[in-house]
Amino acid sequence: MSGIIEKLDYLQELGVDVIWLNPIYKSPNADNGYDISDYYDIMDEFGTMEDFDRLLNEAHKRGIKIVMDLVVNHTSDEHKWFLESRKSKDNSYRDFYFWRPGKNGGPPNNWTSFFSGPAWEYNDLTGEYYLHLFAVKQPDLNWDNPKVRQEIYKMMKWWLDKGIDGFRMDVINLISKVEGLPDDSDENHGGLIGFKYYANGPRVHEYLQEMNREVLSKYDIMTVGETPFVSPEIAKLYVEYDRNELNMLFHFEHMDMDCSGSKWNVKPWKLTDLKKIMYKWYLALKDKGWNSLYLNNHDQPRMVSRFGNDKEYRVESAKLLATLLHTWQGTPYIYQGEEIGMTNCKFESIDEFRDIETLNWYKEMKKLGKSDEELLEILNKRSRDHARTPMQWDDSENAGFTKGTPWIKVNPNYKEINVKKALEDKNSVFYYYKKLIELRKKHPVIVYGDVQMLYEDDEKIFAYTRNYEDERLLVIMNFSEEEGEFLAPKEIFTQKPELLISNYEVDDNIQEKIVLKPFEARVYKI
Ligand code: GLO
Repeated sequence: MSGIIEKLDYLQELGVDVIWLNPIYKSPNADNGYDISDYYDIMDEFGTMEDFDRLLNEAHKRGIKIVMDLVVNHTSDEHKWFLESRKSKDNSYRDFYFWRPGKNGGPPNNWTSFFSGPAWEYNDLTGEYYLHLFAVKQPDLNWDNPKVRQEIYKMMKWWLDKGIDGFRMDVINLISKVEGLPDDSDENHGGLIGFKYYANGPRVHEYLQEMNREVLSKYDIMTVGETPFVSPEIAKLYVEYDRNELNMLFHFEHMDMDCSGSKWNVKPWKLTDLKKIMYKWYLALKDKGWNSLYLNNHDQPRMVSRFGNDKEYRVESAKLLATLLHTWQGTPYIYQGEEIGMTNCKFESIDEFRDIETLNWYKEMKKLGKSDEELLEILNKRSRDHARTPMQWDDSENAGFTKGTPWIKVNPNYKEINVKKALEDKNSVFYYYKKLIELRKKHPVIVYGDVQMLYEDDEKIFAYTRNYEDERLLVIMNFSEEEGEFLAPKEIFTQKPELLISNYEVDDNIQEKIVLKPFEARVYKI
């Protein structure tokens, strides 16, 4: 916590309005804090509640808001509710979780966990199984029990009364399970079996509306739900203004572009898919809800390695991706290190990984006889650990992250890519982000403008105009390592445009034909 306080001035300099903190609650850390053992306390590694209060206060002093992660689909198995509930079948907390007898000598149903293996764990003491959609140490809470919901609302109010500014809600669309927890007859989902019985489940909207009525509506806050398995049609039910549920959500459609079936089945992605997905989501929520914009976070590989070129065009492509995130309609979310163009890390052996999802999957694949070499190749593309290596502050030991031993390796490129260096270079990715954020605050068209797509079917060029009142914007980006050609529509190149930002040296003029360099991005006010 003190570390974050130290860096608030840096974040203020960048121009961020809100910090979303990944979970900082008391936790045995089986899943990086997403396994909470006490919602009213702080994880030892991060400090104390006094430190948190200081952080909140210092952030607010700088006009920065703090949004907390709300992890309430499950708790840790070390949470006191679970410790009680496992004791006996008639314990008053038994029904806080999903305890069921086995079936035919095995678990109660055939569902599998997001982190490999069955979604059920047997417990000797009472001879029953409990449900865990994630790790064994993350038992699912039973939201059908009104006492569970009241405990959660009470806890949310406690944090909001402290003055926090909102919640990012972890896998919030998985909280309502179909009654009877039926077997899934379709076992063909790239490994994950059962999700149709809990993703966007039968009572999820009833619960979110109740949460909104009893808690959210009483505060001036923001909410964003993490929601796998949502289409724009389903998303509307969560975020349309008149439904009184959430403000925004994180969907995964664009995160699924480069894999088939499961995240471990990597395939090349296509620019036309990205365009289609972004435009479809824009149209679906237009005037009725609001989109969130992201290309990476703590669960995803680094965006410059995945969608750009993290070698000879690292700086250019990081800026290009930033341009897209900041000039599309919606709220951009920047993941730590993205603003200096941090890249995926090269992990040399399985011992260097820390993430439970990665480690469980590796073990399962080894049982199937896969070689280390082929598994490492996939993990070096997909593991969540790429996003979790220490923030690269400077070129001193451990990238200035700690004087101790970091819990996970530092990306060896920290001498080249770090905050100190970025702040000294006026052409750095950092200053480009800073400028984009400034522009967004200055020009309402960037926030509110409608989107008109140009070059819809092109695999290299991503271009669009934005309109709002009498302001108009033209965004042109070349997503390839070769030059790309953009023919400006007549009504555009005959105007007197103003170049707002670009990632190469160019002047204000728009010719009829613009030749864009590799990963070039330009934004004009027209
Ligand atoms: C991803 C979350 C994540 C947690 C998981 C279990 O879906 O952001 O990092 O591992 O949700 O809480």
